[in-house]
Amino acid sequence: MFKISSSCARKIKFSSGLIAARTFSVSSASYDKYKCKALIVGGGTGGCSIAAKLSSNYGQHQCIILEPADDHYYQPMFTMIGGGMKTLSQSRRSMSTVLPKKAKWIKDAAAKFNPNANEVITKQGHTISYDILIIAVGLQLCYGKIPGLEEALSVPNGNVTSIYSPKYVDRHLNALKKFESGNICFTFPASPVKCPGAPQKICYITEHFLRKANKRQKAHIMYNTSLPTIFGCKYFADALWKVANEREIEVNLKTNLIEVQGDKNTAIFANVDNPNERKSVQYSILHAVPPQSVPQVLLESKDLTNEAGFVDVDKSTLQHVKYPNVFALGDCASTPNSKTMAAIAAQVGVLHKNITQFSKGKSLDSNYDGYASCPLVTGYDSCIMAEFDYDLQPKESFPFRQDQERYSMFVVKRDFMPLLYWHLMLNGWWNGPEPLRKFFSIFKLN
Ligand code: UQ1
Repeated sequence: MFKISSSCARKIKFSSGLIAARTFSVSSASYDKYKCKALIVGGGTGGCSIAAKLSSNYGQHQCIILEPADDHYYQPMFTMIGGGMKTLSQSRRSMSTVLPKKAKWIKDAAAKFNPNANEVITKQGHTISYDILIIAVGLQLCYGKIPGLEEALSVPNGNVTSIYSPKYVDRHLNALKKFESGNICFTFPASPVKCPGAPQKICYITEHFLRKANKRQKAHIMYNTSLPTIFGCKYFADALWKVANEREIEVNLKTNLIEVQGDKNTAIFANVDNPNERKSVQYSILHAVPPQSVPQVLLESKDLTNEAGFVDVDKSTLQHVKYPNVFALGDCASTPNSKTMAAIAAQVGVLHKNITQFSKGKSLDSNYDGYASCPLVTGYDSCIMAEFDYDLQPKESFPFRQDQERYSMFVVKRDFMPLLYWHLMLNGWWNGPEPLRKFFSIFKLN
């Protein structure tokens, strides 16, 4: 918190719209006070998409977006970058170009949520008060939680890789190009993760890369996951077991990466049910997925979060369980869905309707059913388009069985989704494939 001495210079400035900014100067620092109709914390997929909708309803500068990053990434592209099908620059846009023009961007981060006073204090010490708060801060990557992992990832052109971060995503293809023989080991951490399909996608892409390079016989590929199953929804899990078995990928369940000894090319795993039971793997390439958690500011906001730190919202309406003017969406929300971009697309539509109802003093009548989609890319020309809901029941959009590897779904993932994201979703015009599903249900073959 900041202190303002009684002698400090006090200047009141008004910017356009409803935002009144009062600047307090204390020696060289100055602290502003902002007021807005809707404060959106986070300029990732969820924050950007809901801000586009609300700022177009509320008008110029009635919405504030609080986001510290310079760049915005289309993260679903990271697996394809790992396989050399796309480049990092194709996944990146500068933040200023993706945030809606009608919203005011404050390039700063939340330091403290104060929901009882309807305000957020920023890291630079500014105060933003709001009528409605939307929290969309995502998940942070905690590479440091696995001893030795960050050190191994810092070795230039090394054989430890990770497609989860833009900082490391290019390492995987480089390591694949240099591979000669040995174990290639993939991991899935013992924590919630964004895009739970991604750790597997990069494994299948790698397997196909090696076949194309005539090196498949030189590699033993293993997928070591902390989870008790290969995939949550059984319909698609059955298909994935088939892929893994046919491609001779060794799948080890309840197997958690706990240490990397980069100098010895050794990864240590613990049995999730019996952590004292260890096994070490000598790797030629290790693809590590970091443990993930909500950002620190949420871990310190006990009023707003559940025990795991996720913003405690109703899983249907996305409204906070204690503070009715607070909402959350995306990876940081407590909703027990699979954390994917498609899930956010469906949530944005529900959230927008419910916020509109809330602003009118009406009851919230739009419900999110847990829809998530995960385009499980299984190589350089195939994809299983998984779609399911809270009950882990398949919710297929297309008029054919989607538990099969298809080239058409690969093209949807590689070519259509990025366009849909940049041009429709970020402008608030894509709420998931529900209309498509309704249309195709007319032609359903099964
Ligand atoms: C989707 O809506 C979405 O959000 C933009 C994605 O993120 C990139 C997806 O990957 C998918 C698959 C969907 C769902 C859309 C269809 C057509 C199944």
